[in-house]
Amino acid sequence: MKDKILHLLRENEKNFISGQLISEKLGVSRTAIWKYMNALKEEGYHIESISKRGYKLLSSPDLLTFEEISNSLNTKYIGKNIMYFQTIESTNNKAKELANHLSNGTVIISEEQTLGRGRLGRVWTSPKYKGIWMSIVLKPDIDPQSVAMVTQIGAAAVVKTLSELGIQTYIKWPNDIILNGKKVCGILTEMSGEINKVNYIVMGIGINVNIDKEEFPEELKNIATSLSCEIGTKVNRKEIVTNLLNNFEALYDEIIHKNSIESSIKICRENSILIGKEVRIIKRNQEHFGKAINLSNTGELIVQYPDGSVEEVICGEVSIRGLNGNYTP
Ligand code: BTX
Repeated sequence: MKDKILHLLRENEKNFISGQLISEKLGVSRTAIWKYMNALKEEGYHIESISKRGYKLLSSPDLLTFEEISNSLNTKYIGKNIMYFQTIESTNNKAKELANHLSNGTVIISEEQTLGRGRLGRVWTSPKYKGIWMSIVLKPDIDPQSVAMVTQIGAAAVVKTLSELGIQTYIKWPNDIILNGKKVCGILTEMSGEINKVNYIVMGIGINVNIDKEEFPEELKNIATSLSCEIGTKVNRKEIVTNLLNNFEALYDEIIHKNSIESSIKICRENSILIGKEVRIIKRNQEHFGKAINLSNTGELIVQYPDGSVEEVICGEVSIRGLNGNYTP
């Protein structure tokens, strides 16, 4: 009911809409509407109410609820079901816990994560209301070997969404998004499946949006950043989430319908921070040095070694060899 009331308020933005009209349209009593309005006000909606005139929506809170996001969503299945939490351990954990019962494209969003995770059990800092911490549940009919491609689609969708807002970011294959040399976003793709069947994929995306520099833990201050730190103003999280989900679905449809990620790979190549650079790759605890020369059509990093041999690396940790011999993370 709250979302229907919000919808009516938005349709009449800048005008008052009477309680009587709302009650007729939605078939609920005026007292019930008054209660819903109070609940909305408590959630942070700024609603003016004047007797005999009705209600007017003045502003909406910066929350990542379904009501706030669905407005500008033009997807067919991504984000059609959103589970919203104020605080949660990890959206990936919650998605995995519920995945068997969730529809394809369900999005789990939390305003805060208390045990946000990166790869290999690393911690992902996720302060309240300051970022986008969400996971998309996907149930594609693809081979388990193709699952890594979904990370590339996610990375492409993030870079495209931010570039549409005028923010140029780069992809550090396979799963980090870099802004002005620091990590602004990370992607964690996990799956459940059998040898030749994917049950589900959970793609977690964490974007630092409005985290102030001093709010980052000491150990992240030199390697992490947020959109607001770099552009100097607060950034609208809702707009990013809706645009990101819209862009993600368009790119993801390509793998579903054409078994290709050509459009995503094009974006990943054009915005790669690794291609052309000397890199160090850590695979199964072994260090390898080489030059990143390209991405394959299926998203592997193509590396050339000093002896001239070329390898398509499926996954691993990569760092860039700096001019002074250091490696930037
Ligand atoms: P990663 O393993 O590539 O990066 C983790 C590393 O990044 C950490 O060890 C730390 O050095 C650094 N780091 C931690 N927090 C931040 C941060 N907020 N910004 C920048 N750097 C940071 C990257 O893993 C994948 C992260 C996915 C996060 C999403 S959020 C929604 C979903 N739920 C969940 O638990 N994880 C994913």
